[in-house]
Amino acid sequence: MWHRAFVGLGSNIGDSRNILQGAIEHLAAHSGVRLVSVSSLYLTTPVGGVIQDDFLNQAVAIDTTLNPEELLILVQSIEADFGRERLVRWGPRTLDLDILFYGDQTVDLPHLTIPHREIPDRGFVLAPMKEIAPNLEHPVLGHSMATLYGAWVSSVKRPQDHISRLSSSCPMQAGVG
Ligand code: A4P
Ligand code: MG
Repeated sequence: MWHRAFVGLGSNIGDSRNILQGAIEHLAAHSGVRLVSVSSLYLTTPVGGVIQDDFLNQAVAIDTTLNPEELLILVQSIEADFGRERLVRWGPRTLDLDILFYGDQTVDLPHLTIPHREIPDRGFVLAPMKEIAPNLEHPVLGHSMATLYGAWVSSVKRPQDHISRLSSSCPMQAGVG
C-alpha cells in the first residue's frame, strides 16, 4: 500500500546544494520510496533566533510503503550519512529532513509529530510546498498550502527578504527509485 508523504529538506553547512541533491537521491533509492516531485531550491534566512548562515530549503513529494516511524528511521539514517552535526537546537546543520505530511494522518508520539508542528509559521516550508502541492490541505488546520503560504506572506513585512527561489524543479520525477 503506497502513501503520499512530503519531506522538507534544509542545509546551511557545507555544499548545501549537493547535500540536498544527494539526500533526495538516497531517499529515492530506497525500494519503499518513489519520488513524485521535487521543488525548486530556496535560499532562506534562518528562523529560530540562532545567528547562522542562510539555509537552502526544498520539499519533495514521495509515495512510500514505509509507515511513518519507518520513514523517520530512513530520514534519520540519511541525515547521519551526510554527517549531520547538530550542537544547537534550531542551529546550523549539514542536513535536516523533516516529515511534513503523511497522507492525511496525524501522528502524535514523543519522537514523531505529523504534520510537522511548525509548518504554518515557516515560509521556508510553505514556499516549496505551495510550489509542488498548492491544493494539499493541512489535515489539522483545514487550509491549503497556497492559503497558508498567503497567510505567511501577509504576516511578514518583506517576504522577499526571507525567501528567494533559486532554481526550477530538477528533472527527477515519478518512477525513480
Ligand atoms: N521529530 C518529531 N517530529 C518529526 C517529524 N515530523 N520529522 C523528532 C522529523 N523529525 C521529527 O529533530 C529533533 C527530533 O524531532 C528528532 O529526533 C525526531 O524524533 P532534529 O531534526 O533532530 O532537531 P532540530 O532539527 O534541531 O529541532 P527541530 O525542532 O526539529 O527543528 P526543525 O523544526 O527541524 O527546525 N531556518 C531556515 N531558514 N531553514 C531551516 O531549514 N531549520 C531549523 C530547524 C531552524 N531554522 C531554520 C531551518
Ligand atoms: Mg528537524
